[in-house]
Amino acid sequence: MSASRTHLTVVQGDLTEQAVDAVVNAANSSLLGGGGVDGAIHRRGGPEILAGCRVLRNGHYGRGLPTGQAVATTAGRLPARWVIHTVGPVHSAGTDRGDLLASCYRESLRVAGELGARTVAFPAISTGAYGWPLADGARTAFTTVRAALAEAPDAFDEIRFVVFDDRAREVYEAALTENGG
Ligand code: AR6
Repeated sequence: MSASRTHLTVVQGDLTEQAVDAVVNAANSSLLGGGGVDGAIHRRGGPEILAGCRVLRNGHYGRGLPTGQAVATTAGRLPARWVIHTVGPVHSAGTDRGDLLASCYRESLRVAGELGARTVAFPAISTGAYGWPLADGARTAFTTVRAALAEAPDAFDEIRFVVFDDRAREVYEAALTENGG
């Protein structure tokens, strides 16, 4: 498996308080804000983040950011340098959209690597308003991130998975153990 020295960590807390190079936002295609993680990031980070998102909407992302892709802005007043916005899939009982969820993790790390971010904090993408089952989301997160690290073993010092409550922490810790610790 991966010879990466990157630390994978699970932290219970608020994503907006993480002192890392890049925090990943569970955004929506509009890039113009919402609830959950997205709302908290814009609230705590201040108007500079929205200004950055508007620039993106006025440029390359006129029709919004497609599901599974990722793009960066300033982190404004957050204790981070960049916010990497990604759009998770809405969970569907009838259609397997797991490839799109994996793409969010992969593309966010690709953007982080391009920026030179050494530490990256992820939320549990799609597991709130978008209804993705937490355990499956955690498995997708770890397998996808490990596969990306196998390709770029020296790119990052830490990938941090930030979960909000006790249950999410337990689910994430179990998934990390299953996935090689
Ligand atoms: N820090 C860490 N985790 C959090 C925080 C926080 N401050 N707030 C919520 N969570 P969600 P989604 C957890 O709904 O499912 C927005 O309106 C939460 O418990 O933020 O990808 C966007 O604009 C859950 O496990 O993101 C989109 O429209 C996880 O973060 C839509 O919601 C993700 O929950 C995206 O939905």
